[in-house]
Amino acid sequence: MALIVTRRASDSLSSEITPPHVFHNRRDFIKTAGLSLLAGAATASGLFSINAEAAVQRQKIAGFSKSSYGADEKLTPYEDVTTYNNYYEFGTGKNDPAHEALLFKPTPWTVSIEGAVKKAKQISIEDIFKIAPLQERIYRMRCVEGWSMVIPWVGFPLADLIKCAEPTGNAKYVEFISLADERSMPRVRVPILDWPYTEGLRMDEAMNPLTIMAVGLYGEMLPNQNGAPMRLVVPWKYGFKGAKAIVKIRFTDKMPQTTWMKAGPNEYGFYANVNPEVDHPRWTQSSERRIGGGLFSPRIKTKMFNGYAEQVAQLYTGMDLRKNY
Ligand SMILES: Nc1nc2c(c(=O)[nH]1)N[C@H]1C(S)=C(S)[C@@H](COP(=O)(O)O)O[C@H]1N2
Ligand SMILES: [Mo]
Repeated sequence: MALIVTRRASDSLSSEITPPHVFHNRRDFIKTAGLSLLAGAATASGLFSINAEAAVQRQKIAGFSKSSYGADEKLTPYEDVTTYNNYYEFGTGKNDPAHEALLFKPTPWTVSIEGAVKKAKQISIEDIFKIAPLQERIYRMRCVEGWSMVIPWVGFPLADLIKCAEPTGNAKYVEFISLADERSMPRVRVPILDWPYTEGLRMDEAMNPLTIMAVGLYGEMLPNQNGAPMRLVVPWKYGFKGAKAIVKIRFTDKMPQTTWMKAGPNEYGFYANVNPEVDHPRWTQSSERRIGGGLFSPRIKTKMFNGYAEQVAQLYTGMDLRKNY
């Protein structure tokens, strides 16, 4: 199947400058075009590219506060943030999710809050948007594979969501469970991981003000490939902690098993704190490659807790971080 890339994700196609009625018509039209494109049909509609489809899906978030926090960082370009992804439900290649998640529908969406809480409930994504004022958070993100990005997330503190669930004294850990839908996520049919993708945090980590639920990036609704409609972001931990497309949040008294712990217990621990002193069994963690810096940009030194030690080191006092990797 040949994909004809006729346009970049250009502003001329974005929803902000197109009147809404035109936007919706064109969106439906391009949706259809996108479908036939994916089906491999060689029609005139095939002229619409995957990128054009992606461009019409871009939607501004109104009413979030800009933060000065992290504002001195050089941002990773939007193009890299949205085309170099890890999201195995949509393929293991870095470029796969941008293409394979294109027609994924992040609405309607409901998140189930359950376990050791007084207020177990199902919350719609619309109500989740109202939990707390949305803020921009510019965070350095470090993947366990040795690359990093700086991403301007839009989200709210996870602590705010936790408070409205009223956890009981038995809530020592929080488990985050991603959607695993065979129909809309093609690779869930393949046992590359133990689906659904599951992650977890200790309660105090979850309540830390740095921990957020992201619903957007670059001032726009979260693109599908980045975990729409809502994903976890924990900037002092390796990227795999940040479960995407979350459908369930469960409070427990026992440390949850995570997908990556099951996949490789010697390689991926529960804590997954960024730590340049503890190498992955198969490669160093002492340095990283910043995505979008160009082919010849030098590797940079990885910092303890990804540079957020001042805010989070106290969570781990007295713990052996070599054992608790
Ligand atoms: N559901 C789900 N969440 C996931 C993953 C995944 O494969 N499935 N990959 C993780 C990994 S390894 C990383 S590095 C980050 C990447 O997030 P990004 O693509 O938005 O940069 O998502 C994490 N969350
Ligand atoms: Mo990762």
